[in-house]
Amino acid sequence: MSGFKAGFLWGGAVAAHQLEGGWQEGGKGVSVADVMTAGAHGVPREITAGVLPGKNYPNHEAIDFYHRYKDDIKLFAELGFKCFRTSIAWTRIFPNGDEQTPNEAGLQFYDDLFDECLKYGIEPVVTLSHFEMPYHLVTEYGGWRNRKLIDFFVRFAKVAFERYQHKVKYWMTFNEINNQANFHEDFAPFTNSGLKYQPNEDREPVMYQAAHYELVASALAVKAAREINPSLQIGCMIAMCPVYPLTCAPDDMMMAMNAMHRRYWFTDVHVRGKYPQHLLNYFARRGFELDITDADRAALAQGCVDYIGFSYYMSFATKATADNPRFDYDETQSLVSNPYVQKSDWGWQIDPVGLRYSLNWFWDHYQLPLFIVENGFGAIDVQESDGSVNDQYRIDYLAAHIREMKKAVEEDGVDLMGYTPWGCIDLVSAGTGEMKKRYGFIYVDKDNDGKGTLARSKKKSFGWYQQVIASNGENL
Ligand code: P53
Repeated sequence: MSGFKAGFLWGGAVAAHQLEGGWQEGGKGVSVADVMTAGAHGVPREITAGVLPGKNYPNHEAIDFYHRYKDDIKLFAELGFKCFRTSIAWTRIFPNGDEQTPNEAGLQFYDDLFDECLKYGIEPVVTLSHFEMPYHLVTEYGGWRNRKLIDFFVRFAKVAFERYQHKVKYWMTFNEINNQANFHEDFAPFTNSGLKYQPNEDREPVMYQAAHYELVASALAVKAAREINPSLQIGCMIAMCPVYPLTCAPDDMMMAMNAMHRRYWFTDVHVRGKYPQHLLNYFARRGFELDITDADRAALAQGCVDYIGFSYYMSFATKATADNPRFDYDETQSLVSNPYVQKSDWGWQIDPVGLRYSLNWFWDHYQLPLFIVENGFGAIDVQESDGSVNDQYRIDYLAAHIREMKKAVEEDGVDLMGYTPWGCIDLVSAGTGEMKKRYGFIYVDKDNDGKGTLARSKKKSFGWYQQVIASNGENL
């Protein structure tokens, strides 16, 4: 076997809240992304109590894709995209999240957007919930700590499947559902699940409860999709940062194994339709009493995903410590720097081999088709006086990752569906809210303060990626 399979889904990935802007257009409601200010590396984004005057909310305008999508998709077509991964902003369809009937203007926007893609033979790949749930569900229901959200999400999912079933085949339910394993920080619980914690609240069981409701909602959505149209393919979406042991000391290995358990059990539930025993034992040891019903267990078993979508940016490393004999993993405490790899300006460890390892890890565990739906290099780009951007470092990063991806396919035999590098057009960073953390092949003239013309231009990597796609990954 050599090369990527015919019909390999080369493309690019974005999320609605990070590029659309138009935050109040077409009847859209306020999302969790709309109440987050801009931060920076080491400066967390502030989550404000609603939209407050005088604050900088970078997602409100983003890169104005809402009004410019036709020109942008034309550029994607020029790149040769076979697919384009975006999300549907839940708040365009159900502005508050708890309405009975959807907002037609929002539905029409995505009809037009998907038609524009299909006009060029670009297949839309759609995430239903990508860090942009209705803010109303946070203030009125406490986010995903409330079981009622299952019905709201499933209603939204069904509306989307019914409406777009003939335009969109590939779907994902919850973006990077496992980010919230990092529950001591405020970012992931809020963006994944709309969770705001009380000062002394025991965060961990709340996270498990919210994740459980999401997994049930995801499974019910999968089931609904099959009833609506059996040709739809529904995947999960996992943030894969494989956790390596710092050394080959057996205790370091056990620490890494437990870290993998705590970060990736979400995949077990999505794929196998039940909880792994190690996690049930952990709940028992910690005395977590979660609301998991027999009906939930039945739903999970009936809603297993068709494929595994995942993001890959970096690997992690960990080590055992004397004060942690059970090897419990706490993402804010347990990670150490890997001395064998370089880091980006934002401290993300650059590890192309880790992508091959991750593909094999998923394949060995689950034997489901895999789809790399995010990968990329967030960097500071400098626009020269002639407007060009020489982003050779981005080409180097992506080429190195594609080489490893190829080995996983050709040498190791994993079943890989496609590859959509993140932020194919510059957009607002999720983690920091910055514009200057750029990923694109297409430069967007806008800075961290929101200034700029929003003009689009091609970076050096644009021509490079065009060749990669045209040669089905041979020309790197
Ligand atoms: P930014 C953390 C770790 C790995 C991926 O991230 C992550 C995060 C959250 O920041 O998020 C994904 O913009 C996410 C995208 C996001 C992208 O990675 O912080 O699915 O929404 O933009 C890159 O550099």
